[in-house]
Amino acid sequence: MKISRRIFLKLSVTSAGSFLIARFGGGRAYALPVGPTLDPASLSKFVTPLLVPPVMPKAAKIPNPGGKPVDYYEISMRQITQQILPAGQPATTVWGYGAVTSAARSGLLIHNAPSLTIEAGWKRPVRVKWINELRLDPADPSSAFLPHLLPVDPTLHWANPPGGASERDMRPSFDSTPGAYSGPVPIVTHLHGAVGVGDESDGYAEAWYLPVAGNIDPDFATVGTWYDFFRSKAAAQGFAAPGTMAWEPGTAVFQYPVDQRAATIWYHDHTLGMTRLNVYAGPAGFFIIRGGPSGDKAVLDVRSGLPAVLPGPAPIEADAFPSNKTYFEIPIAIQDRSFNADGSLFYPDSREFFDEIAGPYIPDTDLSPIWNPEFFGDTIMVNGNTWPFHDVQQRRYRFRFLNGCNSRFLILDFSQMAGVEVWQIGNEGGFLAAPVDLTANHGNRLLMSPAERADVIVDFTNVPIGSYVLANVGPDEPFGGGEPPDDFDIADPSTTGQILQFNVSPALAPDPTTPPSFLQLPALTPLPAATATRPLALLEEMSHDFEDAPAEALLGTVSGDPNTGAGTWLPLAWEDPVSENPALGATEVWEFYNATADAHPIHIHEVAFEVVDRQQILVNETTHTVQVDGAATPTPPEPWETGFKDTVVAYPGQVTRVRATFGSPGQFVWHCHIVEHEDNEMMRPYRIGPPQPGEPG
Ligand SMILES: [Cu+2]
Repeated sequence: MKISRRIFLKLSVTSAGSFLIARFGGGRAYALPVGPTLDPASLSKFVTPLLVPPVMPKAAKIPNPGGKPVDYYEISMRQITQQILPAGQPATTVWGYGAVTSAARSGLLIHNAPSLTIEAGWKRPVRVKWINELRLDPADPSSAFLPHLLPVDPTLHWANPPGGASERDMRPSFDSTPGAYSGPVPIVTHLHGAVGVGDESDGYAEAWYLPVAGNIDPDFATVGTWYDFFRSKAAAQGFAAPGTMAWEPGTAVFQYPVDQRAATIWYHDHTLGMTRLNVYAGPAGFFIIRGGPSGDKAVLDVRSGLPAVLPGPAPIEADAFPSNKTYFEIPIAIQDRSFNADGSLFYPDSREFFDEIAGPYIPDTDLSPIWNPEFFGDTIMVNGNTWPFHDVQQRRYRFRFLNGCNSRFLILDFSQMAGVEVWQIGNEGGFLAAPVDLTANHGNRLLMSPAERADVIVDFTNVPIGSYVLANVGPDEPFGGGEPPDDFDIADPSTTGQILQFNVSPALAPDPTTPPSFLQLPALTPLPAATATRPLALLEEMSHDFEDAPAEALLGTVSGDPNTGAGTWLPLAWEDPVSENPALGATEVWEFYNATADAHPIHIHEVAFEVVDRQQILVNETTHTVQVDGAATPTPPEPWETGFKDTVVAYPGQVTRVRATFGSPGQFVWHCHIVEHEDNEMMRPYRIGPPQPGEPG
């Protein structure tokens, strides 16, 4: 039997236990860790229709001298009850974004998790007033704040509102192991994949804000360290709600230029040390950029040289809800979750859940009491319902997939659908160089790390009438690369190995769309040559008090040039000064040397990058060095990694190289998108250009 990393961890805990007894002279509590109380096997599957997210209503169009008008939205985050589990099961309390104002009378003022899709047009800026309404009565600013739905670990380097102005955004110190934080919840929204955004609008992790509520402790910080600086910066550019001069309490108003390539991007919370919880609680949604020189109309049919026909329509703002239209272009967010028998979301409230280490924790050891190094839900939620079905016709569909899981890599597997043809045409940064025939060349499979997107045409034309399950053959544990079943066990085929069911019926009309093999995707403009190469390290810090127990994940720099000799890695924490500081307009290659055992999806804010290549490295854990294996030839990006991306899989034992042009100044972040890692030090600030006058710090 192969020993998986997770099982390995569990096995090794025994020795950690005896080690601890020796060190602390006392026994460990061997209480069983509390897990989810709803058995996923007890849930009916494929009884709930797939929700096609409707389109977010605009609050206004703001004149924009010299450009297209600004699409303006007012979107709040609220606590809501949603029927995520099948009918007959209890409803689930979650958080969701939703519009609170609509210019059109028919606008959908509903909150949902995931939320409505923001439809954006190329070079039509989008401004959003993001409102924190996590209080008892969203309409009443004097009502009480709502505490978090999930256990917040206060021992991380996190937003820490109780620290007040002097100790917010810090890792607090404790005399004894604290319980979960139960105060008001900070939020800040990031538009993942937005390129060229001002830093004031990027959702910086220290630019969070609490809701306005009647019972906030006056000693608490109500905003993060960077909020006021960004508020002034936004005000200077007029980024405020119409009729106001600046962000009002409990809100931030961000503006996105939307002058990047047409692409599938998404918005979600990004608060320091809390992203895993804030996103797991529900707040996320699609943001689709259409038009421009890299939009759908620039896709040609090679047979005629004329514009191709892609599957559509997608929802538009004017559509009724529930809709009476049939959509052939659908965004599909896949997220793993666990539930309790009362319908509530389950998320671990103790480190013990991960590897049975029941303490002692911080401050007596270096392990946080609640944080888990990774989390894998035992059910699959698709667009906000567990295991939905979707009725499709024998024709082509366009699905914009998002892996919205916290830690789980997905390998979507279409092979149960005889006769299907699956083509990937886009990724995070828009269209690929050329359509990729996943069916013919890649075993009908599609690998997606957390936060990656895939724009896919699925052709059901030759699939016999019947019902088919889209499978997941990724692992139920951290992904280290390789292929199932040789390199890892596939997800539980009765639960997390299933995504959704397609019920195939005859086409109601001829399919007007262009076969994917005839699509000529818009030309890609390569980035300029890089003027600098930055060797960077992906690291895992093991506990010094327990054996084989990850304490945190880290990023860092590498001294010297590992391409020519051994380079020494230097782990850096969130609090360390900026070490990645490209000049404004510079093009650089960033090299991610992965010295850990797992693959990490690395996301750089603000830019769309090209994947250059990957190469085997030699990792020396004794000397803390990495070195490129000169005998190994670099491997080019996968066909589905061509074009531009914002998240890339960095495999263990490899360097992954990406190239980006840093075209907009300011303070941003780069991080691992396993959000448990991101929340516990696997995120670093970076700055484009010089420090800004008046910036915090
Ligand atoms: Cu990671």
